[in-house]
Amino acid sequence: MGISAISPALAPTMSSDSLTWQNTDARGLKFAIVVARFNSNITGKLLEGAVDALTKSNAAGYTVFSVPGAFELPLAAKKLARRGGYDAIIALGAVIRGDTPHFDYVAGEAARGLQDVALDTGVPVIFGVLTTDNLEQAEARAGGELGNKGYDAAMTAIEMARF
Ligand code: INI
Repeated sequence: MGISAISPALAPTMSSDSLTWQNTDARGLKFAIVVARFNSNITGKLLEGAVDALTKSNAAGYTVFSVPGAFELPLAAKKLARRGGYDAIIALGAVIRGDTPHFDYVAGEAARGLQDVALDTGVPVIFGVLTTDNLEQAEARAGGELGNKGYDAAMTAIEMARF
């Protein structure tokens, strides 16, 4: 099947690695960004990427909130989703396996909790949480050679806000 056989609705408009985005115009949309302070050298870069994406996409606005660690992201996202006024919530964090024996709990609960909030409230909640084996892998995905997953998360938020 050639590219011409793909319906316009399925054709990618922008891509990063294997993620592609449609509806990249954020005009009129407002976002909440919740960022974990744990591993702030990494999460600060994710935040920069997310802000870059929202700015370039002409978002109407965004507000940044911070929480101690990735484990706290779901509750913060739930409060913000219930508060209203946001078209999508972007959750940013970095869980690094080498840092903790409870990596699986923190990473797993952050993922499950964020998805639960999205499904319970209907507000898109985007999983911009790096889960890596070591710091080098995290750096590569936070503005390094593998891009910026914060940027990717914000682009995904725009598409899901318009879904
Ligand atoms: N929080 C993170 O965001 N990343 C981590 O790598 C991490 N480690 O390594 O433990 C981490 N722990 C803190 C956790 O998110 C909670 O803030 C803490 O358990 C209090 O609830």
